Parts: sequence; C-alpha cells; structure tokens
Amino acid sequence: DSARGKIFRNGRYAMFIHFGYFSHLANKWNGKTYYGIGEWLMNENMAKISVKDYMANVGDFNPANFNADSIVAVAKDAGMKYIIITSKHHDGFAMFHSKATKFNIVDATPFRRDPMKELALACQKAGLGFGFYYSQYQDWTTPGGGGGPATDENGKAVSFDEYFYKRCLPEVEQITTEYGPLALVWFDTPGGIGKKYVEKLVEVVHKNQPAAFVSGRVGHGLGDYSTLGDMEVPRKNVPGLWESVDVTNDSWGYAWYDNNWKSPKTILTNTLSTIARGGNYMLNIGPKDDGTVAKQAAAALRSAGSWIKRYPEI
Ligand code: FUL
Repeated sequence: DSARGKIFRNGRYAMFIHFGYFSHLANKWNGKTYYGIGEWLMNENMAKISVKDYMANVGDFNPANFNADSIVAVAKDAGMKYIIITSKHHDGFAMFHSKATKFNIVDATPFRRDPMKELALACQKAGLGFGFYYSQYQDWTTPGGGGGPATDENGKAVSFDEYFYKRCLPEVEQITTEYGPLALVWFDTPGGIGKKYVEKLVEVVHKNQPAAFVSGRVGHGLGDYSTLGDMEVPRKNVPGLWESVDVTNDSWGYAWYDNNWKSPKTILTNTLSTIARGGNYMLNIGPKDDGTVAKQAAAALRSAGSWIKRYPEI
C-alpha cells in the first residue's frame, strides 16, 4: 500500500506524549519521591506499588485542565507534523473509554472525559497526524499481562493468551476503529511476546487503518520501520526507515522535580541532525497532573519552531 506511512515519511518531526495516571502521581508515592522515569513509578525497581494499592487510588486522578486544542497548538507552533499519545502504558490504565476494562479514565476517574478522543479530533481539525502508543506486552495490573499478576482475584491462573484475547486485542481493535484515521500505532517493549500475537496485532492495525504504520517495537521484526534506543540521538548515519525518540527534559511521564529542560538550540540541533541523517525525531512532553503542558517545554518547542517553520520543506 503506497499510502501507508505517508505521514511518517513526510512528517519527520513529531510530538510524543506520555500521559496517564502516573502523571498524577508525578514520581511521588506516600510522601516519598522516587527518581527515574515517571511512568515506571509503580514498578518493583521504583516505588514497588501493589496492584491493589495502585488501582485503589486511581480516583484521585483528575486532569481537569486538559485541553487538546492547546496541546495541538504547541505541536503546530513547534513545526511538528503528527502526535503520538499513550493510550495504555505498562501500568495497564486505559486513557480512553475502554470496553475491555473499567480501569479506564472515563469509568474510573472523576474526569469522565475521553482525552484520546478529544486529541484525535483536535489533530484532525488542525491538519496534524495522530496515532497511539499501546503497551501490548507489559501490563502490570491485568492478570496474564507481561509483568502483571499471574492469577485473577479468585486465585485462578491466567495465561498471556487470555490477557491478549480479552484485553489487548479488543483494545487495539477499539483504538483503530473509534478514533478516526491514524498515522501509526506505536507498540513498545515486546519482551517475551510470541510471534503469533505480533502477527495478529500487525494484521488488525493494517486491516483497520490501511494508511497506518506499525512501530518496530511491536516485536519479531514485523514493524514497518525501526526505532532507536530510548533518548538515542545518533551522531552518525543510520540506514533504512527509522526514528529517534527523545524527551524535552529527563522523564517521559511527568515527574514533579524534573526541570532539566532542553534548550531551543538543543531541540533544533537534534531535530535537524536526525532528519539530515534520514530519521524522524519524535520529542516527548509529559503533561502535568492537571493535564496542562509545562510552560518551559511549550516555550522551548515554540522557540525552536519559529526557526523550523521558516523551512516548511524540511
Ligand atoms: C520504553 C518504555 O518502557 C518507557 O516507559 C517509555 O515509554 C519509552 C518510550 O519506551 O521502552
């Protein structure tokens, strides 16, 4: 399909957004701050939060000031051409109105809105590409998911197969059919996932969204392009179709103390050198607990954008 990946191939510069229940926690749990990437807070290497405790407190998450149009305005002013946002990260919390679990932002929080729908529509309106991040293998709160509980609430063993067919696949069906046209689906950390599952995911995305790319991190070499290591901006040329994923500060998900902002000059240098080497540069923002974008990130992106936008052919 010649239309497939058009937005990726022409877009080159994108906004990555890590947004979730972890944005509310902001790398703090029970009054203690943890240092590391914020979306990993619950993990055993960080705050080691039990599934029960993690799920029990999700009702405190209320990003009431989330405004899709203002996020899209930052991306546009930055010169970015598409946005990829976390619909479900490793913590298993669905940031859309999932039909497969109640552990989702509409049913489990006072926010009650579907921010994925709002952002999809705002991108369409502004002429930006849009796509989803989806953690297909790791799911730390769903029984059977990678790194998740091995049994259900009744103590019955749950296999990865059950997690896949009851949770993962139905959700991938849902995000690829209910949110308009997608530029790509960004799967991540394939870990020990079996090839038959990856084949199924690729098939579903390509069937429902013929123009969408599937990220290389889907696993088993079945993606449409490759992604370098996290925050890896290459200093030499890289062959093939590839992207570099990077952060505006240090953490993907919001961490309250993280003020190590990249300067506009660094953003500009990274963008241009990545594009010049044939790659795409996807730069992350982690919206805050109230859903707003940190003003330092917005300012740096806009400042770099004032130069980038003078050269629309880049
Ligand atoms: C990683 C994930 O484990 C991180 O949390 C983050 O999403 C990054 C972009 O990919 O491998």
